[in-house]
Amino acid sequence: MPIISRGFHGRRPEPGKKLPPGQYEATGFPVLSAGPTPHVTKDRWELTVTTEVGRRHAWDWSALTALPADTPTVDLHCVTKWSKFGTRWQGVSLDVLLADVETAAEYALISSYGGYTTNLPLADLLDGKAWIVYGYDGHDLTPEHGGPARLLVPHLYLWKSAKWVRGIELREDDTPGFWESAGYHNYGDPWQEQRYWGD
Ligand SMILES: Nc1nc2c(c(=O)[nH]1)N[C@H]1C(S)=C(S)[C@@H](COP(=O)(O)O)O[C@H]1N2
Ligand SMILES: [Mo]
Repeated sequence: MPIISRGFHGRRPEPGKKLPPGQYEATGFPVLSAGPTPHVTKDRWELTVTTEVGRRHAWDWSALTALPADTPTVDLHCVTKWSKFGTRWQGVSLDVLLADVETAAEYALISSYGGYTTNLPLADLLDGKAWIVYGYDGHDLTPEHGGPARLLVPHLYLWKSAKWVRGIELREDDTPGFWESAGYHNYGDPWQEQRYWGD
């Protein structure tokens, strides 16, 4: 190969090329759940944030939906290789949710109704990168896609976007969640193709 082609494989995707390495564009919106769909009604729904010193913040449904909402349009990338472009959501930015939460924690452990967990650095929830969403494509988020509300962290593989989100624990230590403990990558950047432990 001529020397001029060296470095090509490590290149960032060109503008307009939206598929991370190894992904294909899905038709429809697949449902991936590790267990049965928990049915949480809005009147019993609660989201809690617990800090590293044990301080607890809680939002019920009316408190969550009273917060200013965003309508992000984002691409989704699942580790099972499907991607979905231009999905439209409605929900509250984690910047808004965590605005009055005092913390020096570096990590977050997310937990869901039904027992699912996933971990990520707190920085990946901030600066306009993550939302608690309750609307999808102009409608209430359906139970199979995580309704009444799910986490949306589109810059990481979709297993980080916990459906039926119930709690965010802010921690000084990084604790692997459900898939991270089962051999999936701890961070999960689709553009670096961080699918499994060791990638
Ligand atoms: N609570 C919970 N959240 C979850 C999962 C799960 O099994 N339980 N699966 C994850 C995985 S692997 C994917 S790909 C996405 C799928 O979201 P979808 O079913 O809306 O496509 O949810 C993620 N969030
Ligand atoms: Mo997934």
